[in-house]
Amino acid sequence: MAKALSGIKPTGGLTIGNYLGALRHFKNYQEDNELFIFVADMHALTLPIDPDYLKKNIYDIVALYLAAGLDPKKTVLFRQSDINEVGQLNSIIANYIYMGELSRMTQFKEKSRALNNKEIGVGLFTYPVLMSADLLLYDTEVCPVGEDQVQHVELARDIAKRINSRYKKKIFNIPHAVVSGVGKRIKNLQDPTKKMSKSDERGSKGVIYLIEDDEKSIRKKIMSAVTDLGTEVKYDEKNKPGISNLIQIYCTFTNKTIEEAEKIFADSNYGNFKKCVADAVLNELLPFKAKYEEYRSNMDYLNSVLLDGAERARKIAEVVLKRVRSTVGLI
Ligand code: AQP
Repeated sequence: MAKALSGIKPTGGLTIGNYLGALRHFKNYQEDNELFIFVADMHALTLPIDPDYLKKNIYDIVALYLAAGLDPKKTVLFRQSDINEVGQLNSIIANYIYMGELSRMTQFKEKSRALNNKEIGVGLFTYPVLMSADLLLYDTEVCPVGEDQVQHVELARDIAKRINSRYKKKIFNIPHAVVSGVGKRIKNLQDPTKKMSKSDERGSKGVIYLIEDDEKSIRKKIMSAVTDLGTEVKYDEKNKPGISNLIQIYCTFTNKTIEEAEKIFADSNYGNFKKCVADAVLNELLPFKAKYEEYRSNMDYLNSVLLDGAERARKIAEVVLKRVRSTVGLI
């Protein structure tokens, strides 16, 4: 039984990118692994965010986790900031990570570029250190993520190996990322060269939001997705990024391969294909949204899930932190 861990930042309404790249896969780890799933609320502070919006988003994510089939009796479902140990581990391991390594992180480069390289908080730069602390604090072996997070998990691996080797003993497990095949990087519907992100401009036409978008708006966004020259429904990321993105979305929701989808739509025009993509998305999302609404309206239950999860997470965190403190000489 492996220890698996993943989390999502409550930075905004979750998108179908978050759903297909991460959320939808979590429950597959629940039966055969010891699964830890958290709300990464401290990570949400790396860019400015309204406090009330952040609080709301935290509960939204817990309800989404439950709607996605996570059973809090099996999965340790918790909020990152409830576990003080993560802050201490973050401070310790920061000394074993180099500035050059953090400067090379693609997400840091993209997000700081978006800020025109001005007023970049140190937290944005050190985000991968805290993410490494999240992974190492719970002895994680497996981390299910979308493709954009693989670089950060690899950094956590390097740090774990570096620290183990420095002290010549196994202090940390070496985590590894598991990325799903299709759905690993869903692109923005209006700019299919760019990842779909929840912190894109709010209400963006290129982003499908799990909660905020209703059936009508999901259909509209898919029908007006940017497509490419030509008429063929064919997967070709370089020359047909728009159609390829829609094929990815279709295949992930219907569990079909790209070849199967290409065959089904061999004689189809773009309009008919898009209608089928919208049907596939809604077929799964409508019942999912209904479940979400039910959980979201029960605040007492959401709070009790977080309380219980924090207690269980803390038990492991205390043991691991003690091991680290003793190894580095902090006793
Ligand atoms: N477009 C995407 N396609 C596939 N997977 C995706 N993920 C995010 N976007 C896509 C996966 O969702 C999980 C949660 O991500 P996160 O909240 O920790 O941060 P992120 O990766 O930075 O996601 P966003 O939506 O782009 O958030 P913001 O805009 O706040 O930075 C991860 O497993 C991620 O890979």
